[in-house]
Amino acid sequence: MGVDGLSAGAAARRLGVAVTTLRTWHQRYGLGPSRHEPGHHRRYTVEDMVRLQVMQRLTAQGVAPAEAAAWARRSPAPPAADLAVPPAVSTPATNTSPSAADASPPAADVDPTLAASVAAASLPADLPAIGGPAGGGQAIPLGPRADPAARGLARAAMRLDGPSMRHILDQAIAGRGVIPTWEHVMMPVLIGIGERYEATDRFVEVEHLISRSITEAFSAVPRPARELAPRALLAAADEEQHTLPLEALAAALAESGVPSRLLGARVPPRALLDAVERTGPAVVVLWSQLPTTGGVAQLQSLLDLPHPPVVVAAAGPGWPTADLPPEVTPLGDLGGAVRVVASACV
Ligand code: B12
Repeated sequence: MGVDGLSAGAAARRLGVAVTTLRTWHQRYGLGPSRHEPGHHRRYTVEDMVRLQVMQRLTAQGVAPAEAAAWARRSPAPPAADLAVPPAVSTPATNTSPSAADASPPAADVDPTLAASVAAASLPADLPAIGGPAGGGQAIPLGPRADPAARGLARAAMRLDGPSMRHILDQAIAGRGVIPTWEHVMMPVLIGIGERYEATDRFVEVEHLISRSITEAFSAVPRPARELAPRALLAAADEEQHTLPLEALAAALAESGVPSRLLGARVPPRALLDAVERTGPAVVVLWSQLPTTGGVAQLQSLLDLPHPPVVVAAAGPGWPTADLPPEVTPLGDLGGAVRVVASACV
């Protein structure tokens, strides 16, 4: 990385991790900056950056940090040609102080030279299986048999590392599909975060960022052709802010070629009725997460419309299951919901 290399701040930005994470990786796992000019802060070279990217990728995939570091230290150095300084990385010759380098804008993305080097240092085929609980006071509790991708997601969530969360989620959705990703990767982490929140009254920022990442990943699932009119209306109940399960449903339906109209959070009863009257859906799914939002009158007023939807479905743990009107279809899980909605839409 030329004469100067990257400061810790610039390296952290380049990787999309916190500077404190880099310090930890340096102090605990020996993955520090190797260029040292007397009288200056140490600088991260291209080789250092390649190691760090391997470290980042493996930890994001759920590999324990110590083990990831061992692999990172073994990763091959990039070819000599790759050691040339890409313009976006070099610090201005006139001002080489660490603070000035830190203030320079981050490159748009990982530079291609670095990306190529990291791609070459791909995951070793004999990488041992990942196991054991996610330990540590800052960890999100996951069961001992948690999916490795869920572990990686939990770690990335606690680091507030949005790009890694998206990477894990996109890979999982592409490789396994929406329903398994929701049930085995996203749900355990969400439930774990909920438990942490309940126990500590903290980590709301983690909850928000992971929610955002999940929303983005679901939105990226390709939708059916625009010409297909949606016959399913999905909405959260009045004052209900939890929407991720509905977003999962919209994405899973899309994956099966079924378009839907997702109104989102906190839909007032009047707005719901208006939307139903204007779009005439065959099926309405109303989500309630909290008992305070599960007022049965919202469902009843849909049934009382002059032209009610063929299926009015109540989804989520907020509904009083024993008191639902008999015409309402209760939905218990994502797979079942996809089946009910898809068959109502044919
Ligand atoms: C993400 C999240 C948020 C985000 C939501 C973002 C979004 N876009 O959705 C935000 C930050 C907005 C939020 C806000 C709040 N939240 Co919140 N939140 C969560 C969290 C972590 C995940 C929610 C979720 O998506 N759950 C869905 C899955 C993961 O869980 P589940 O519903 O239990 O799943 C069951 C069924 O629903 C079913 N299922 C799962 N998926 C699907 C899909 C379909 C289609 C179907 C049919 C069924 C189904 O399978 C499961 C087994 O039965 C939960 C933790 C948790 N355990 O759910 C807390 C949680 C729901 N929140 C909680 C609380 C208290 C709040 C707030 C009141 C906090 C506050 N003080 O402001 C507010 C509520 C505001 C409001 N009026 O709605 C509590 C609720 C406790 C309770 N039972 O009353 C929880 C449980 C956290 C906790 N343990 O304390 N929250």
